Amino acid sequence: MDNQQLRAHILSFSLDGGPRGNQGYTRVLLQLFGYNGHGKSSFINSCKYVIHEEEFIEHAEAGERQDHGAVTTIRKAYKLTENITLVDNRGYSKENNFQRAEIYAQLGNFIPIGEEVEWKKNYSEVMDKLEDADLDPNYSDFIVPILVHR
Ligand SMILES: Nc1nc2c(ncn2[C@@H]2O[C@H](COP(=O)(O)OP(=O)(O)OP(=O)(O)O)[C@@H](O)[C@H]2O)c(=O)[nH]1
Ligand SMILES: [Mg+2]
Repeated sequence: MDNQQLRAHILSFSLDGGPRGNQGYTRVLLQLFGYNGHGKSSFINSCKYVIHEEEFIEHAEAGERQDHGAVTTIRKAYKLTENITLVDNRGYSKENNFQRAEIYAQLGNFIPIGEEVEWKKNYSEVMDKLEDADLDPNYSDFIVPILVHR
């Protein structure tokens, strides 16, 4: 498969094409996660660029921070094709238990897209946040976690 064929294949990819149909799934959610500054937002911009052959646009803000903090703090979704969406999740700096809980919550799609992701300091805060979140579980998303590591 050359690049053009691969591009066409991705653009026309549909979950309906499986041997048993889509089994209730309507879109693939590519959930990017990983350390701050390892290239999650840049990966999204590159994917949009190669798939749509547009001029390079910084859809997702990317860059370096001197204090090693996060550039992306709000979870955002970027539609790649009719059936594939990329999610720019908040990256982590420490990977301690609380950040890890928040990562699981993002990957499980329990934190609404478009909302600021804040790290919690204790277990009850994490659980309260999950309970309070206006949960709108979307079982029609086929979630694929992708670790972006420099
Ligand atoms: N050389 C090189 N630099 C990259 C690559 N991907 C990203 N970068 C650079 O790494 C820096 C951080 O990239 P981002 O895409 O903002 O990283 P991020 O994971 O979204 O970071 P946070 O939003 O802070 O969690 C930027 O200066 C990018 O230009 C790559 O593949 N190669
Ligand atoms: Mg980012």
